[in-house]
Amino acid sequence: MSIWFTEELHPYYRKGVRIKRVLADEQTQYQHLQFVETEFFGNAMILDGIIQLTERDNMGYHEMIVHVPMLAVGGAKRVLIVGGGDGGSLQQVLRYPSVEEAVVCELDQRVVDLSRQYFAASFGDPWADPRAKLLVRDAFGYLEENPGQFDVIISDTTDPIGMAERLFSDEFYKLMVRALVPGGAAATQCEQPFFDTALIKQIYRSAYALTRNPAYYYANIPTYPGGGIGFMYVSDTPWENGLKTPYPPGVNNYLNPEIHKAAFALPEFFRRELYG
Ligand code: SPD
Repeated sequence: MSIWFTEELHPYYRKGVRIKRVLADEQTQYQHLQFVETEFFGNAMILDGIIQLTERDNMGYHEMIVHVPMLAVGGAKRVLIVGGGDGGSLQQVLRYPSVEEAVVCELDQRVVDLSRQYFAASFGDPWADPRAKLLVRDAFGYLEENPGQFDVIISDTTDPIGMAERLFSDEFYKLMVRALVPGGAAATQCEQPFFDTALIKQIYRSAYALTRNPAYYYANIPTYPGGGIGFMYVSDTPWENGLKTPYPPGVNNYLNPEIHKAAFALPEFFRRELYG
């Protein structure tokens, strides 16, 4: 028997993965949380019907959202992850010996608990690292209370629907940039050029008004709509500075110097929209 999970983030586009079994299925205080074992992609986490990550293809997302700002800044000591309760970004951040504290501001404790269980084979247990600090709370208030505190901020969020919509607002970008140290860098989950052109353009305008060297970059992730997702790099420090920085200890499975450069090359229709 085959069971297909079909995702419809956009009303005009669907994608599906075949699953072997459902591992967990619950309504948390905030969302519908599911873990499934897929046939090809390993275990996957689904929130409100949208695939957030799978064991097999999450590396493109987590390595790119974390290492691009971390390498650009170099020697980051304090890092904030907004969302990211699955632990994938945290695992990458903790590869840097320079990191003294990695704060994860995640709203839903159940995302953390079940990810620890179902992604242990892929992520180990980054939460056991004494440098990791979990705050189960909304990131807005935390950013407001912590100006000028972080070398790097990673906004590792769901899509801009419901509660998460605020995390794509001008207000959020202002607070995020205010929470950076001078020369610090942020990278944010910034959706798909084909489907979300207007939103990305609006976010780029916010980032450009706040910092000198924002830029959009992209990674291939087959289980996301359109086969990939983009990120907004937000900083006064040029992302190119990261091309000269050595990688942290541990193995990269997606990022290499060619990918790092190529990720910032955009298709012409989209380059024109954003920078034209
Ligand atoms: N359309 C899916 C976007 C998912 C972004 N969140 C991924 C979370 C991985 N830590």
